[in-house]
Amino acid sequence: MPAAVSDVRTNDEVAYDQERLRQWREGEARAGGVSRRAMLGLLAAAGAAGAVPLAAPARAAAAEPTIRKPLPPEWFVPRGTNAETRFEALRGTGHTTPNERFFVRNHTSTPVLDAAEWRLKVWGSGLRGRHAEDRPVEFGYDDLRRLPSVRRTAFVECAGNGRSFYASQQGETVTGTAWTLGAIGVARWRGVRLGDVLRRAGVTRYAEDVQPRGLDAEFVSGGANLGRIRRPLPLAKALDDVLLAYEMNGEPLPADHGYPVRVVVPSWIGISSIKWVGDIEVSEEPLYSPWNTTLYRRFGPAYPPEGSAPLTRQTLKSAFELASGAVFTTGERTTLHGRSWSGAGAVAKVEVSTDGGERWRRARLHDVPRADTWTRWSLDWRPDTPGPAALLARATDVRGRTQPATSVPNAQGYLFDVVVRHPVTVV
Ligand SMILES: Nc1nc2c(c(=O)[nH]1)N[C@H]1C(S)=C(S)[C@@H](COP(=O)(O)O)O[C@H]1N2
Ligand SMILES: [Mo]
Repeated sequence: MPAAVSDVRTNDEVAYDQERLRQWREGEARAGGVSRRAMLGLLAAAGAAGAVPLAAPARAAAAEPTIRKPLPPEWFVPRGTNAETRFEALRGTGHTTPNERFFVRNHTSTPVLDAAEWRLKVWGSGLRGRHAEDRPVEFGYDDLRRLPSVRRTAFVECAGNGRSFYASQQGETVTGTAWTLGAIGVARWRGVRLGDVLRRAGVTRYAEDVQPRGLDAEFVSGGANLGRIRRPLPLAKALDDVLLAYEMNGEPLPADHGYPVRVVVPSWIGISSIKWVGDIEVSEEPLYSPWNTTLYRRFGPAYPPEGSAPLTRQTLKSAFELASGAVFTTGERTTLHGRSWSGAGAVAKVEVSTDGGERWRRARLHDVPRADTWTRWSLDWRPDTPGPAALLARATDVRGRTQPATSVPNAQGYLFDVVVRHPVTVV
């Protein structure tokens, strides 16, 4: 596991990403624009021979805790301002991820908000009366709770989930947090339809984009203030299945997951699901923010110079509920468990290989596969040869898409979909 790399994350994410984009465009990708000498220095500093320079110069984890809930090491891997869920910690937990074990991705840190004081401010040229930002249509917490509520089971998954495997499986250097597969969680959300709130606010038929914005701190990086976290959604998506959620698995939203209210955009990349939402701009004009321009698009030699279109739906992945390097005994029957999911629809089948990818067997599914969430599965295995082995799981979704053996990388390592080789040892 390339863990040594990720834990030296700094706040210079955006400046560093932008520098990398420039390097990709200028064909310096593999060398990373870093001289061999400087790179060796970096590696020595990180004390990790063979590591790739995913992050800028080493710095210890942030002094101030950025996440409020406890992060026991048996459930989480700390990653800078974020915390990754260990898949082995999901064994036996049921279909949804318990709130206590749900991964956290914070650009800065969890703010402490009071639901009684909280207001949702809806404004912009796409509303009747074209409400200016300082004259918004306002909703209080109780106003939202009085509207018809809906429940929906959906994953929130970071666009960068699986990113570290671009380096460890394909030898590609990409920027950003070196997640393995645990930057995902599934919850049963309860809240109001964003569409209901927008209609009450007076959305017009000329509205085009809808941009929720968080109440957490402005994101300052490399000397540039990118402002508060915000990313536009097309109106059609906003009116379709998007929630303003105030409950997560039957409890009020925990502080780290957006209390009092967050956006949940089913099947789309995690950045769409703005936590601690404070205001929503509804615009007749297309909206832009750093999170749909220089970030969350694919850049690199395989993409146009201005990058791909803004990323929307998640891709498909599979993970074993197993620690990296887990140990099995020769001749002893065991059951392997895991989960597979796709942003394009329900999972259709899951195949597992216990011999490094030679032979594949169909896994038994333990959920009725549904869109927007994962499907649990299992497969019996009796290891017969001692030594290191690789377990592989490969999902196919109802749209006919199957996880590939390799995929074209992009500079920021988004939307990893390749079959992961899960290392284990047979004794
Ligand atoms: N306000 C705000 N919303 C945010 C973020 C953030 O830092 N601030 N991070 C986003 C990203 S990149 C992801 S992947 C998800 C993570 O949600 P979680 O922390 O509840 O798991 O929240 C999104 N919403
Ligand atoms: Mo994310």
